[in-house]
Formats: sequence, C-alpha cells, structure tokens
Amino acid sequence: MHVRSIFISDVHLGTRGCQADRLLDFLRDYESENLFLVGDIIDFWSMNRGIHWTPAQNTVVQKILRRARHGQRVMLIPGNHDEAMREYDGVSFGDIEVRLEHIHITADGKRYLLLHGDEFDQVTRYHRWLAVLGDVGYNLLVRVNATLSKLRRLLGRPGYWSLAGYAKSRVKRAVSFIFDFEDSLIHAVRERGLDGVICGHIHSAALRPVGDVVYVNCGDWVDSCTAIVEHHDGRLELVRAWQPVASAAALPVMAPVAVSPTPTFDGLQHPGMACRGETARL
Ligand SMILES: [Mn+2]
Repeated sequence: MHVRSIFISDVHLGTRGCQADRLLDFLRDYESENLFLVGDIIDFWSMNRGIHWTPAQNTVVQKILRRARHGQRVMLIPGNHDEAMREYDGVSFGDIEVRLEHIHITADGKRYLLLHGDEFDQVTRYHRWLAVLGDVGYNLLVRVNATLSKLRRLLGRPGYWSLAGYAKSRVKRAVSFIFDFEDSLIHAVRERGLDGVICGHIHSAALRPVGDVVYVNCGDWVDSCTAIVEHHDGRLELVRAWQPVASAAALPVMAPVAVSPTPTFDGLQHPGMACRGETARL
C-alpha cells in the first residue's frame, strides 16, 4: 500500500524486545513519501548494559537508509533512549534530517506537532534516576521482595504482603500516568493553536479526537507493533501490525511503564506474570 506518511516510534533497536521482523513486514507492506521516526528508535540506554543486535535489526536500519537514499523524506526525532542525537537538531546525516520537533502539515491542511514526548513525562523529566531504575528492572525488585518475605517469615512478622496487590496499585498509577501524559500534550498543542500531536514514548498507541484537537501516539515495536499512517487525503490511521496474544501482553511494571493499548488487568491474577521486565522500557 502506498501512503503519504508513516509515523513510527519506540522501535528500541539494540534490545531483545525489539520486534524487528514485524517492523520489516510492515515496511514491506507500506511505501510512503515521508517517514517520520518519532524517537527511541535506537536504544542507547539499554545498549550500555549489553547490545542485542540481530540481522533483522540491521535490515531495519538498511531499509530506512535505503528509503532516504531513494528520495523519501526521512526525519528522525530523537527520544530519551536516543537522546545523544538531540545535539544534532537541524543537522542532516546523509539523507536523514534530525529535528527535536516538527510541525507536519497533512494533505488536508491539518497541523500536527511531532515530538517524542518524554519532556511531558513527569517521571523521566524530573526523576531520571527513577526512570533508569525502572528500566533496569522490576525483576530485581521481585527478587528482593522474595528475600524480604523470607526475612519476614524468619523474623516471625505477622501479615501477608501481596505481590498481586502491589502490582495492581502500580497499574492504577500507571494508568493515571498515561492520562497525565496525554493531558499535558493535548494542553500543549491547544496552547500552540495546532490541530493535534503525534508522539510516542509511552508505548500506548492512540488516535483519538479530544475536543478540538487530535491526540495521536505511534505506540511501539516492542510489544504492540503499531504505526500511524497518513493516507493521500490526509486521513490518519492507526495500523496494528500484530496483535499480541491476549493476556500475555505487556503488564505495567515500574512507574514509567509500558501498558498495552487497552490496559487489561487479567494478568494480575497471576502475580508471576508481573515479573516480565522485558516490556517495561519506555
Ligand atoms: Mn521514550
């Protein structure tokens, strides 16, 4: 299919979670005039801790470079996981433009603010250490908790500490975290008199009118495998390249969490599932 623009974010190349094969399928299916990479494309944060780079991930990079070489407009808007690129605002690398943000005008004349969005995430903005901690892993927390429980028993402390209960409270906080994020972006585009925002960061795809503006989130290629496309008439569409198997979908973990597009709480019946740390990276 040929579309006017493709918007993707949060590919997290260099991590085990990156679904490069799915992305390749998607890129094979969709040709476009514009390709906007809306942040966290290469995950330098996690590569500091070890690189997981597959042939498919290589191919993703090659395909993107190839598109740029063949006259498609390719723009990279750095996110927080590839923030090293932020120093190069306005610079073009070969055929790829780097911009901190950009205003995209759709074929029907609507003006959308393009940005990754982490600057609207109060956790990564003001508590970087907390975001990094959350990123390093909930698994560790779970292990610590197991040890603590043993200690509690050894010390004969009464009471039961429920991991499921704890996880549920985290989910509530995660959901309100997403609302806060969306609210502040909606507020920002309204203030700037734009028609909408296209962002990423929270790994929760959306395409939703909110009053007079449109909130659009590209989602991610770690869990939900989603992209936004703009058709030749300017209409935006949320494309789901792959539907994850029901409740095996991402469970929210530490504060800055990944929540599947429509958060389902079923998995919380099984506390063990909350140990999946792989999808907990924003
Ligand atoms: Mn991010």
